[in-house]
Amino acid sequence: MSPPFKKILIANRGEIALRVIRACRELGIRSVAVHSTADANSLHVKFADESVCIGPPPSKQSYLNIPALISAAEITAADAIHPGYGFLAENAEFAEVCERCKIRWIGPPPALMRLMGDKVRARAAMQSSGVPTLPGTGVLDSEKAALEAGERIGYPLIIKASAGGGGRGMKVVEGPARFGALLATARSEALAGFGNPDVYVERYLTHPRHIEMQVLGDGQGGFAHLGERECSIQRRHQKLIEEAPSAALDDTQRAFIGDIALKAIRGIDYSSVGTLEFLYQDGEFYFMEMNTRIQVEHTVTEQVYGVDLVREQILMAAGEPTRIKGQLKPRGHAIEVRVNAEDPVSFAPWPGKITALNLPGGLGVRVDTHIYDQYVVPPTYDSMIAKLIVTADDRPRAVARLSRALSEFVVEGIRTNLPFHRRVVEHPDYLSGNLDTHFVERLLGPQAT
Ligand code: MV4
Repeated sequence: MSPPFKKILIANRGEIALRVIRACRELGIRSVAVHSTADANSLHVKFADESVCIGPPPSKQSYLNIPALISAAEITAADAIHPGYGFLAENAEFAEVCERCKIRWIGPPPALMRLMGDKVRARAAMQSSGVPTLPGTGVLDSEKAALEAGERIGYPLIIKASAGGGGRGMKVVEGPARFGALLATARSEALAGFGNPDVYVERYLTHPRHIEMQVLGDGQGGFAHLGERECSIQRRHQKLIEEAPSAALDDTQRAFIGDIALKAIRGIDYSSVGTLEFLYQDGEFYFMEMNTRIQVEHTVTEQVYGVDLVREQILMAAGEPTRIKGQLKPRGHAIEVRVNAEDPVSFAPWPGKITALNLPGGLGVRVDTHIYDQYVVPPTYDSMIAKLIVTADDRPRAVARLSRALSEFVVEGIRTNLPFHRRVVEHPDYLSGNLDTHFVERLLGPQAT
């Protein structure tokens, strides 16, 4: 089989750039790394077949600089761009510019990215496909309309930005008294944060789990889901630990949400890999938003389904029909912890030079990372420096393996959140799988929020 592309430019850095380079090498595709001046000594630069410096450290001038990225692709004659996650991964305009320049975008069509980027339209699209959502509204145009919605839906409610996502710019409304003021604040924050003041409301759930579905569509009528991930352990909308499958679901609930996921992606004719995020409370699922990218936590799905999701994503972008069809069964249990360069108590970023490093290994241990001994973690980017992924036959064994792997993980010279993870794996609620989105708050107290 001839390679689906000759050369892929990776518009990203860190572990995900390496992850894509590895998939390229196995497919016989040449890889081009781009990097800022701060990342000249980064592993993704060393492991790629070619590299191009695209600008100074600030992301706006490098990893978010569309003209610089397109120039790098043209200079190196790359025939496709992989955006990774973060940066421009969900930027429909970048996807459009790529296609206009005859560079294949490794992701869904820009129109689908725009649809899912608009949370009000995404909700409506899901509702028309029969996907459950929380009682809520469209874009609110007045305080009067908001108060009427409050009467109809009841309190508490949550105000969300239509152009937002990932939890930014949300406000909980306990009753009608402060609704007007909160609405005004939410609108101005949405305008400042996303360049769009539109907000909507939905019923607020007080103790949900975050459960998301990995999906894919090949653009040729092939659709599949690869089960759920439990992502409830997060702080300030940054996930810290993810696992697959979720301890909260039995086979009936798993089959139910699987059918919903397939309805959702058929309804919008989704193509590429993607994630449907749901809130899950009291036995019910509610669609929250869809992410049109490969996610950080895709690894746990790969471990239990034995599928290389980045490879699938690349092959589907090249026009190959997916071979993943029907009901794949998950095998065993996988857990990912995100290792961040930050103070384990205050969570303040902690860049600097790594002066000693031991990565865990052994059976069922995967570490996706760009760090190495003497590497300098730059202060400019996201603080995640590694993902530790463990896989075992069942959840108790996976937790034991995680605990063992954490005991082998040594990073000196900087502070990391490894002590936080070591605390979590001893917590009775973690061991029993009794999780919700307030787990970290309960563990650390109010300073966690
Ligand atoms: C909610 C919610 C409760 N009720 N929506 C946070 C991320 C963003 N996508 C939406 N989020 C939430 N939406 C309703 N109607 C609670 C959250 C939420 C949350 C969701 C998932 C994971 C962690 C979270 C932490 C706080 C709040």
